[in-house]
Amino acid sequence: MAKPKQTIVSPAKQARTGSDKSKGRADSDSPANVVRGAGGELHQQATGDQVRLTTNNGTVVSDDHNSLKAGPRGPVLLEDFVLREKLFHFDHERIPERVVHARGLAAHGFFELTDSLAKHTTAAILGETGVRTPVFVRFSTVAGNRGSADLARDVRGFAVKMYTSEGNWDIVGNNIPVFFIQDAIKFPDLAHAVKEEPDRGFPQAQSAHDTFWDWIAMTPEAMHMVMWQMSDRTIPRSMRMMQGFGVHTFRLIDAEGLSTFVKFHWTPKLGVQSVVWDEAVKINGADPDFHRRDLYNAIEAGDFPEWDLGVQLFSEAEADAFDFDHLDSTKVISEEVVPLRTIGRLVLDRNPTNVFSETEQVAFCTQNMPAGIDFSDDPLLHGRNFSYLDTQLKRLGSPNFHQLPINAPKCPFANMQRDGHMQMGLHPQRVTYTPSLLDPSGPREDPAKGFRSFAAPVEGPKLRQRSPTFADHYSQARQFFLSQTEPEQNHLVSALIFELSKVEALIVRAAMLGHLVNIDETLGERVAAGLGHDAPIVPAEPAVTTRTDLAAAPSLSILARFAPTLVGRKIGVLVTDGAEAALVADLMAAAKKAGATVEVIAPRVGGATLDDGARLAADHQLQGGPSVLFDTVVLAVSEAGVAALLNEAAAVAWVHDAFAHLKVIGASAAAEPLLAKAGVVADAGLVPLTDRAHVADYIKAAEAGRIWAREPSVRSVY
Ligand code: HDE
Repeated sequence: MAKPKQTIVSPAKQARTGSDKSKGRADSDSPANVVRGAGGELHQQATGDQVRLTTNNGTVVSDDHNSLKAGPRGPVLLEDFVLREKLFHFDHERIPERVVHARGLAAHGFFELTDSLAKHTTAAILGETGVRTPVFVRFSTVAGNRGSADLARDVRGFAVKMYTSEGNWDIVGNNIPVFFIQDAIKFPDLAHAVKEEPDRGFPQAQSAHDTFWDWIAMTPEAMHMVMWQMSDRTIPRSMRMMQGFGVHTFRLIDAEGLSTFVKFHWTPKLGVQSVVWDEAVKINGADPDFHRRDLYNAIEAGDFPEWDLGVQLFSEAEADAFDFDHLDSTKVISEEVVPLRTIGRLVLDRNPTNVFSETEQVAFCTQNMPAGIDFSDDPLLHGRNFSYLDTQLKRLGSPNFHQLPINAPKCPFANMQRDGHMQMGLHPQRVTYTPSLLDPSGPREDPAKGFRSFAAPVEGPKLRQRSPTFADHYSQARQFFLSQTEPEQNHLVSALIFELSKVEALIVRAAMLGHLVNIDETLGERVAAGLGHDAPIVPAEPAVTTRTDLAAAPSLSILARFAPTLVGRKIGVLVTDGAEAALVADLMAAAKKAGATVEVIAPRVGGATLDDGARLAADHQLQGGPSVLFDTVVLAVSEAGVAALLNEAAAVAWVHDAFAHLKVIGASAAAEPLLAKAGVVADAGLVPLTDRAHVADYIKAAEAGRIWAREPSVRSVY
């Protein structure tokens, strides 16, 4: 083998190391400052004007590696305040994780209005175009604990905090436009049902178990949301490829106090994309941090994710004409019914500096709203307005949580609230009340600019009753299913089969099938066939007749609106020693042009020596870089390299999974025996790279996404 001439760093590595990540590395860490203690332990001591390590009291610490003892082997002394303070603080490092949405990832950025809504609202953020308002966005899964895996089948939280010039505005939304329930009083039951079962402590981050489906089977209002939950929406490819929805109807209030109803939508510039279920399961093992790594790396590389903010505006009269109640959060107003008007853009351009201080301590509250925006009467929203404030007090432990830098408004704020745990403010005023003659300059209310609730007329008997206008539980669920493309319908059926196969109580399975046939008869029958459920299905009794005349709405499908692209996508290139350097170089150039990231996988992480003698550095060793981590793959291999890989299970699985996950595969001629061993059959998604000119064909095929036509040959369709 020729001696390596030079090392080529893979483009992915270049992008990541290009940014300034050297912060925290000090010159004083040179070996000269490193001294060995009596027990052989290494100390790094401060030199010159370097910052000194101190206790929280400011006392400089002389030795951070040895507690104070009576003699070198003697008992540790209680007098050692340095040790006690260090342990005390460590013991209290955790705060209660969120009861739902515990696992989150976040980023800073800005919102910029491009189309003014000043006609409809007095809120400056929706009236002044071109102003960049700082934002902090936290994405999350719902059911799993903080340490669970990113690719759980789950709804994703999409919570946006906008630090507007008139106070913080939090749109605490999800990546699905509807919800499971119609009344906040049912939320604790939903959360208890989906979380780990309390008598055994599992399953973690999964809805595929008895208690979840038991509760769902008894909650017909959840059926529409269940359709979305079982669709590919709940296994997103990336947080950057997900829509976000405010879910509830809100109001915009103009200068005259008039109201326009509004729904908020975030639409990703990269398009909406999901993974397939088997891939999700494997990603969870290969990289449980897949989504957070993806967002972090994209932002570090300067590929800032971006979303359009769209609004659906409608009047009270238009709302009255809908064939559903827009105050019911289990219903969607499709874009076919009220079109989206794009009014601005959201860009995420900075990773958190400290995940605990920002991602963990950020406190979203649905009631954080500037004047000019208002709540509708959605009963779910009203319950949330209590719950979020309450939960922040529990988690952050002080009513002053709004003073934490990540939560504090970036506009002036002043009132007479005082004291409390962890008060950070130094309030010099003598007067801490209003009204007052003593202090005429203190903060005062402003009826003109202040928050005004829409003067909606309210009357009626006080009662506990669900509105009869909320009673149609199946029509939109059916419309959603029928709006999906064939592969999407197949996935939804498979997801239900998987989930219900994990339900041990047959009574629950049977009840669920009763709901599914109400949504669509073939849906119920297909799921029953996949479960091997032979008993007759007894349809659930609908509260009102299910509508069968709702037209399919393409806006509800991911694939119906798929636009070919490789922007933001990742190509995994498996290389071996002796691979054709010119092919690899062409591929990398073409990928870059197409907006994709390339990561190199080699049998050894030190890289591979190509046929021109140059060493190509690898991002992953074969076992650490399975093909599930990439959108599309290339085998740039030599004959000798492939011969070695044929006896490597990880290599065969790498290729087999790429094929089974319907990915486009580019393969050099030498890859043939490996393709054959992995069971790859030639189709539109297998692009031979026998000639460098074929690189363009590969890129074009890869831009078109997965090979859905291959699916029936690799997976049962019921
Ligand atoms: Fe939440 N929800 N929720 N939720 N939710 C919380 O607040 C709650 C609902 C959503 O990244 C909690 O700070 C009730 C709908 C997101 O920090 C808690 C009800 C939607 C996040 C809470 C709902 C959401 C939460 C837990 C029924 C989509 C994460 C920790 C009325 C529109 C925010 C916390 C973050 C978090 C209560 C329903 C989205 C307990 C009572 C509908 C994105 O307060």
